[in-house]
Amino acid sequence: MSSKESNREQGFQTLAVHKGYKPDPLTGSLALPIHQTSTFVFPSAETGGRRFAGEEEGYVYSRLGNPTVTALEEKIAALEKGEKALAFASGMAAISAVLLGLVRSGDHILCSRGLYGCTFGFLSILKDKFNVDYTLCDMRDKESILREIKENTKVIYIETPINPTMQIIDLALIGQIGKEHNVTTVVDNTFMSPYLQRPLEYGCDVVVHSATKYLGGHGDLVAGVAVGTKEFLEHIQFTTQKDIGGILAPFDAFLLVRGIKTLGVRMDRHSENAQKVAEFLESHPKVTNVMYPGLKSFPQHELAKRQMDGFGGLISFELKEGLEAGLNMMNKLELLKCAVSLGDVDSLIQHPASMTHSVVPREERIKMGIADGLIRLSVGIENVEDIIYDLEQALS
Ligand code: 3LM
Repeated sequence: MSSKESNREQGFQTLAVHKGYKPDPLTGSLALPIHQTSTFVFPSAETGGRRFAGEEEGYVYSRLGNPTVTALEEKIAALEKGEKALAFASGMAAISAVLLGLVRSGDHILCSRGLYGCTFGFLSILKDKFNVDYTLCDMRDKESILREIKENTKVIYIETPINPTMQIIDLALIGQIGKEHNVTTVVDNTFMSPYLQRPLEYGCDVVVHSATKYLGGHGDLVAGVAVGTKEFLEHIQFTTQKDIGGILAPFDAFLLVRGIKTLGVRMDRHSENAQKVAEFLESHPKVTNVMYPGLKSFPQHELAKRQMDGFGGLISFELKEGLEAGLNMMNKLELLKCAVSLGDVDSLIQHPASMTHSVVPREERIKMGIADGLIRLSVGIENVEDIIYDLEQALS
């Protein structure tokens, strides 16, 4: 590659395909090799000592780094426009390692009012066992965020769009408040993927993902990632990742690299399909309260257009006749599968109150906007007429 070419900034899909791995010069293998090894042989005893001391580059042991996983991390860092990424065994492993790396006993975390159920569960553990407090805050207006920042607030933690209500938070505002108040801002970007939204570009500090979802895309793995500055991610790598040990296995890193190669293509199709499905649901007489950022009726449609490059594949809605009617409809679906998780090529439908958000006490769940009858649909990449046909027959 000429130096001119290497300085040129490549587009998202080019990075998604190529970044992190060049065909192995020894074998010519086009696909990323799976380094299925727990440990790495040192050329000499002195080399081993220097690697442990951090005086020499090189792999040591797969909990501390593995070449297949490194290739994945470089790809994700490039796509999220971060300096460094780390891969974890699950989204929750990434989220817990990042939060534990940021707080100590007596600190406070300010969160969006609306979080994935197990993230809420982890905050409850921090509060009950480790004296780290949290507040859930409606972050749609600046004043209410500023009101909730305390002297001991160390982290602002948000999802946008929020799972499953699709409420959106202004990333530029969060980035700015974080800088002004010296608070680290962490954004769960699972619902968008870096193809549709890059929170670091808005001044936020750390991005986390359940890579199980759009990044993997095929419903065949569980993984997580965290992205941010080299300094912060190295801190996590050598503390809460190394010593708790929630690392990603090489085979899952390989699957994730394979999945990410088609991320942009899949996200375009997810967004295109979901827009049509949301319009169909909105026009259906039995359906109410359709929440999809791409709908003109969506209360934060303008903000969504400003900070997202597309509206993604998630829709939440209710049936006018309520919970029982909703569950009946889910049971009548044939093509769409009743399952938690999201972002797969397959369309998946679930009931947050009894499934993904069942750990959140009802009173808090209602405040988050998750009504008893709310249904969440993750629109896949099937032919959209077939998705709509299935919904139509189940609704009738
Ligand atoms: C779900 N969500 O169906 P893992 N952040 C967000 C998420 O949606 C999730 C995680 C983190 C779902 C999983 S529920 C038992 C199934 C916004 C997961 C956690 O640890 O990779 O599952 O990510 O909404």
